[in-house]
Amino acid sequence: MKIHRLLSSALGAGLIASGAHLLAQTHAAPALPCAVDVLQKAAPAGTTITAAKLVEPTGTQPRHCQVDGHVATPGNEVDFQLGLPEQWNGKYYFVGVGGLGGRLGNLGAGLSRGYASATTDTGHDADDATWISNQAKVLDYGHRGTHVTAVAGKALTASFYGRPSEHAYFNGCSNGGRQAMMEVQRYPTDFDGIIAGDPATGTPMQAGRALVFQKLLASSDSYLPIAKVEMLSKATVAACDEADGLKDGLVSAPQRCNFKPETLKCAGADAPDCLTARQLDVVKQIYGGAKLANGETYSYGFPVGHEGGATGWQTWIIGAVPPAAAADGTLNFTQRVPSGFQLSSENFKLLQNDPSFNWRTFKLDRDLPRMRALSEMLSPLDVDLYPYKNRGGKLLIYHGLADPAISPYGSVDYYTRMAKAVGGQKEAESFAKLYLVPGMHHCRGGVGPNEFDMLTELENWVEHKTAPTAVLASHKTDDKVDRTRPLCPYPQEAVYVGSGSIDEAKNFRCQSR
Ligand SMILES: [Ca+2]
Repeated sequence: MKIHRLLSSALGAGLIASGAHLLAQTHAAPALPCAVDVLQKAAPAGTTITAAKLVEPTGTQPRHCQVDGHVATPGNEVDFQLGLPEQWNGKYYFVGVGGLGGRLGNLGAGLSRGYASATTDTGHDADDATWISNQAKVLDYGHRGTHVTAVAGKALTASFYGRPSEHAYFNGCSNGGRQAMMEVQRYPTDFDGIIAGDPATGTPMQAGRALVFQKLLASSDSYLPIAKVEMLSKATVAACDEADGLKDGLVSAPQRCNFKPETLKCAGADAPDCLTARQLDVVKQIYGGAKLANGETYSYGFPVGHEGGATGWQTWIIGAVPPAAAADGTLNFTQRVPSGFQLSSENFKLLQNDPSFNWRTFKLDRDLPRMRALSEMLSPLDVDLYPYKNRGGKLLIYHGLADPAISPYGSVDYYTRMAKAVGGQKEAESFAKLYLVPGMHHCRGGVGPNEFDMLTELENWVEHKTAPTAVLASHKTDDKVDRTRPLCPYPQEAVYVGSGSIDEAKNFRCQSR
């Protein structure tokens, strides 16, 4: 079948290309011993090596030299970790961190592929809440910490092996996606290829969350229990599944579904299968996002579909354990605090540059001006990617279409505006592609095809000029693949060819609707 051939030849070409590359590649061995004093002598100015030890192989992780250290920035020190494998693939790989940073990422994935692999805690400790009032630490979290450690790690890698890396890549999701977008926008020469997963947008996202929590926690009759979110999820999937042209249990085109939450409004008293007026208000706020007084969208609402499940709204918005009532009638999360709330309440103090600031009193139009300076440091919103494009950099953005933490509509809007800024869709596609992942929650989870290998796609693009088209994705239940599906570069969608299993990627093609 033609479609099958297209997809498998694209995938086959990728495999052959990477196979040929492996043969051509000269795996390099270290030129220096794994020792603190030697590495310190080889380190760039401002970089301090605190530890270096040889780590024996475990599982897929090869024998490598683990280097710990920090880089001095004006007013701060930024910790990093570097893993230098004995059998080096000649390339450099930097992994981002989620949440508010404050801890190192896991180097395992990069090391197992032979990369010199690096990560940073972005300049503060997760256990130390005082960093939020320290301007130097905020700047390092915002973007500077990733840049200085990326540069230092690259220099150390070159010294260790006696030659520079052939290529440098960044990969991160969530806050790691935000780090990725900051690198693309502010430090275009750091990396040849960058993967930005479900990228956090900084201020707009936190402002949107604050407004959602203001409604959700206003009173006990506005709170959404898990059972009602599951009920809502069933209703949205039933209403929106076929808006993408295929009844397959996946909402792949939520933007084309005109689901009306009002259809779930309780006719009389509250009941398990309906939403009260206040709950309806909460749901509309979640879907609607935040608009400025002039009507402009500031924070994107969340798409309809797949609100339920363990990694859905209950993890990010409503919490697995309901909040307790405070004396004033409002609600407070006390146990199993939803991740979105945890990040918001802390981030808000940071965004307002005021440790006593309370998100409950936040008003979008009134409070935006005071967030401006910090927004500049934290939000990767610059659409002028000419510098990255012109130096030959490649960018892959992916975003779960059912992400309940950071709206995928923000990534769609960014990509659309960026395409305009660089001369149109064609120009944008020559160096940057966006993949929306149906039914995937935040960075993982959900019922959609949520496992895929963007790094191989990026390597083929950077090293062999083979631009990614359909990216094969799969979904597993109990460790067994039960569905494969191509992910398509936006604005294309995976369209069923009309015959064969709807659970097999070969029966879909990427096309624009
Ligand atoms: Ca569908």
